[in-house]
Amino acid sequence: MIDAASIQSTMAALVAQVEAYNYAYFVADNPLVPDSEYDRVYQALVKWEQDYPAYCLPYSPTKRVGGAKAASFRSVQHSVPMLSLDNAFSDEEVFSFGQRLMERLKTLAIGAEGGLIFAAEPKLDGLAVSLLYRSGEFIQGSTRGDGQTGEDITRNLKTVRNIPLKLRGDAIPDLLEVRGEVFMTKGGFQALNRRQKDAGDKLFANPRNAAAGSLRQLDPEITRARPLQFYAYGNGQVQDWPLPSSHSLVMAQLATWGIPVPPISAVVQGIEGCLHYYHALRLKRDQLPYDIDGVVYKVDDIAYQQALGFVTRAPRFAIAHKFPAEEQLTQVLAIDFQVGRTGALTPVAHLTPVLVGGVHVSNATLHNIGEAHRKDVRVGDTVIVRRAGDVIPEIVSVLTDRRLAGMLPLELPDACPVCGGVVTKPVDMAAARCMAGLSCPAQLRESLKHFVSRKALAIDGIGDKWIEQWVEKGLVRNPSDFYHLTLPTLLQCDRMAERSAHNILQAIEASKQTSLARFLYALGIREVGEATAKALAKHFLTLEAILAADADALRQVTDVGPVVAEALTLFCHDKANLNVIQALREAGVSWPSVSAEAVSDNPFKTKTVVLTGTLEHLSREDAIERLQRLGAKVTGSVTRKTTWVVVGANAGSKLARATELGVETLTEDQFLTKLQASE
Ligand code: I6G
Repeated sequence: MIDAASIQSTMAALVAQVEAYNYAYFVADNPLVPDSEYDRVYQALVKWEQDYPAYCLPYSPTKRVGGAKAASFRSVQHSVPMLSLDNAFSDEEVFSFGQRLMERLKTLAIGAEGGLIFAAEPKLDGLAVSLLYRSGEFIQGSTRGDGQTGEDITRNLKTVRNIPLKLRGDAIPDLLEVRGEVFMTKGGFQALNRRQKDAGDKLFANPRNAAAGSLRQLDPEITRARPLQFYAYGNGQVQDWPLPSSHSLVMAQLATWGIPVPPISAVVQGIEGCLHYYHALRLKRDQLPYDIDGVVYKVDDIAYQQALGFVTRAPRFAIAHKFPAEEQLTQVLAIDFQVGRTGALTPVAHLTPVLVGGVHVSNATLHNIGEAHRKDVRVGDTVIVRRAGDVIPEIVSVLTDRRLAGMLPLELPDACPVCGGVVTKPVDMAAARCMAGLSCPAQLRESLKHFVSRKALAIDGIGDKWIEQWVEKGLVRNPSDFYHLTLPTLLQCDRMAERSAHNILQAIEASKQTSLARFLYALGIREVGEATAKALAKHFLTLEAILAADADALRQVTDVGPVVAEALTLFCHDKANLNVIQALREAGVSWPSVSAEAVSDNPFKTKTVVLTGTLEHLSREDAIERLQRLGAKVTGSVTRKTTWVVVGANAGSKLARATELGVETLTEDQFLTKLQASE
């Protein structure tokens, strides 16, 4: 018979262990154990809690499960109001903010002659929430609401994996209110929308809407299935915690208690420092895993903050400097269909030009006819157009209440707008396709562009204009024709100089030595992207084996599902495709035959390498390919398991993380020397 004290201490130890694993995985980005070990400890805790429910700890990680559906949310009164922030939309407005601060401090007889120090942080595009901890235990979570009264969403917030249910470390205050943003990463959002689509459910317009919709669920089980995350931006009420002297120290202390804080915050000098941070982050914005809609600057010194105080609904000491809007209203002038490499017909809307996110936009993709019909976009419509980073602008939705009579639904053309070939659209598919293959000039042009592109056979110097001319003149009818181009033929082309012709022929010759993965990718097989091509090459080792594989054999490869397997088998059974492959090989395109044995010993073998910043002497793709050939694993984030971080120009947060974790860094020169010595 086990005594009560032993039950309690065993359960507390299991809770602490699972929480430590959670913290390492979700907050520190440094998993301590494999998933299987995590599951084992977690299940052990579940078992103890089932056997001894009376001893269940309220902050046990098993309490992250949702539980029963609620009828409504209870109201929560914020004892310290949850304010909003004033906005600035230009550098000038930020300078005025700085000037206002200096003037006010002067009237308060506070000298800040040396200039002000600011805490600068990303403004996440999420939902502001408050988390209340009593004696380190998470007891209540609420929305911002109108700033005075929010809604109690404790059970939903408990399902957000990186919110600690119990704080770590020492000197934990009796009461601590943490404020921050709940958001969805871009990757999480895409995965969620894929699942929504597969289940025939409504798609979310953007990560913010998805996060908002997920948090305000009466059924916490639904919230639990959504990939939400949290980053703190400050504190609300506290008891028994003498506040540190600066905002940055507050954030550092929150982090030591296990609360996630944005890793890319900075302490900067003066308004110039703020603007430098803003412009640097704006350039990096697309590479961040989550959406941000601007940055926030706060006077770092808490004594100054208190002296500056508040206006009605916003602190005087802080401002949000917004990025240019990524969504705007405009009108659809016309819709036409473009034919892509695989024959897919993409409806493209031509728009009244509009400035979106600082860029003039006059066209937007509708992706496919299914999507165009789902959004019911018509010529003449007023639409919301969105441009996020490098992504092609797209139409988010239509303002149907502005539609006039006589504006008709979009129709799919019967024939290909480029070659007049047959267009088909299987009923269960969203996309329509021209079936003419490489005899359709549009498909031929796009296939050739793909074939020469950087990640395919990387033939330098063959720009789109040359391909268009060669297709028009009938000089290239499939990729193998590149290898039969001659100097006299090239010199007959409009505006072709002798030097360019030589360079092109040299690049074509050089491209004959390639890798199986690049060759596969270059073929432009539907559904076979760069990663799938690499996986296929790694698995089968020879082209012959891939061509001979049936759907079952193909599905043994990581990431190859039924759709990819079907596309591949279709491709490999098409006589025309096999002829092109043969012609390419006869023209001399080849790759080293790979033996099944592991790569030979070298310093990179089995090591984990992260590349950060801009490399001057080799492209990222080259570096990755060469490292992988040497048996290294190239990953995107720095953890304790990283062996080397290769630091290029303008490296940012990954370098900081490497320094923090004590991971060895290599300059580009050191990296190249090591690489060359290993090859
Ligand atoms: O740093 C912040 C980020 C986002 C904030 C903030 C915010 O609201 C969504 N709100 C306040 C009131 C403060 N900082 C001080």
